[in-house]
Amino acid sequence: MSAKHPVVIDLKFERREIDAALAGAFAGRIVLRASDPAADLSEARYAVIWRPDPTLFERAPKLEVLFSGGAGVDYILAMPSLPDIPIVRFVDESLTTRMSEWTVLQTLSHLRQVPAYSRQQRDRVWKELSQPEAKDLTVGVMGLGVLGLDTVTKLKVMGFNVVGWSRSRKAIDGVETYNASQLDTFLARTDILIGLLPLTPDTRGIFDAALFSKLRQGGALGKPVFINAGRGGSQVEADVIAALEKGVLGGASLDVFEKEPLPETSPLWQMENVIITPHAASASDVRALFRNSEVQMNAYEAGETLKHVVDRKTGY
Ligand code: NDP
Ligand code: OXD
Repeated sequence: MSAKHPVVIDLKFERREIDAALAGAFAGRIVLRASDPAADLSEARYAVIWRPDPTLFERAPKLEVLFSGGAGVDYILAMPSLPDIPIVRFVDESLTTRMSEWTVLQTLSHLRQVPAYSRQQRDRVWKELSQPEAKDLTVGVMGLGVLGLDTVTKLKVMGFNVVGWSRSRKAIDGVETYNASQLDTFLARTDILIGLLPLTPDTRGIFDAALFSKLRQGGALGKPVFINAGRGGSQVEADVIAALEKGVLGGASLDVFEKEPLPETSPLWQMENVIITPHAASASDVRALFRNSEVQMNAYEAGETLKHVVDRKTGY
């Protein structure tokens, strides 16, 4: 059997979490850490990365496969001197489950008026607010990939009407779906919009004033709500703010931003009916990341095809 090739780790995650996950991981392989400036990475064939140092490719010229520490790979595709080798996205049940927890939580929070009740609690106000039901609302999910499909299924369980939009049309039981050319029809039906899109040249800035103006007005919540956990580069933040100010949008839940961390000066921090989380909708489980990468490295060395490889033409 041929020797197992070395792997380099360059992950901007908690060091403690990485150390704990490395115990017992990558059996029979040399594991190098890019964070050690003295480490010789010249023989590394695989890299497991999340926002790596730009010098990685110079230090590790023999890389054959990149394993992304996240599902989104826009940060890799934007790296200078990116070698022409396969990029494997992180796809794992833990990541999917965590994301659906977040999207369902945010959708329910707007349905059940959590921001308004939080304000009332702060002000010691005892006042019941109107209470539409999930079945009175249509949630539109943009992006029906690994994460979008799971979100759709779980929203259906909660009783929401769900419609979905993706580049190529999907067949999902009990869900009306639309392809890229049917965006306006999809938006006209949507009361709560959820963005689960990758950041690509086609999706950059897609959530803008024109798009918000096409969402359904006058639904059970009165005004549409925008929820985004895809990438901040897909939203025009000035347009999100203006739409909230003008009442084109009635609320928002945002996990991703054009600039992260969200600057302290952003008006979004203080806006009513806006829920902000710090790019934490779904954190990667480092143990699962190492386990998945290791399985794929072993399969690759046995001549099998890699799974979840990014298409460089579409950018996801
Ligand atoms: P997938 O690649 O599985 O799915 C992407 C979906 O987006 C597909 O349905 C695809 O359409 C659709 N899509 C892509 N481009 C377009 C376009 N131009 N027009 C219409 N639809 C388009 O990705 P995942 O579901 O695994 O992840 C989605 C994104 O979520 C990631 O790229 C990442 O940015 C983000 N993410 C955020 C996290 C967080 O904590 N905030 C955590 C994890 C991921 P089609 O099916 O036709 O190919
Ligand atoms: C991801 C992320 O892409 O955490 O997985 O944003």
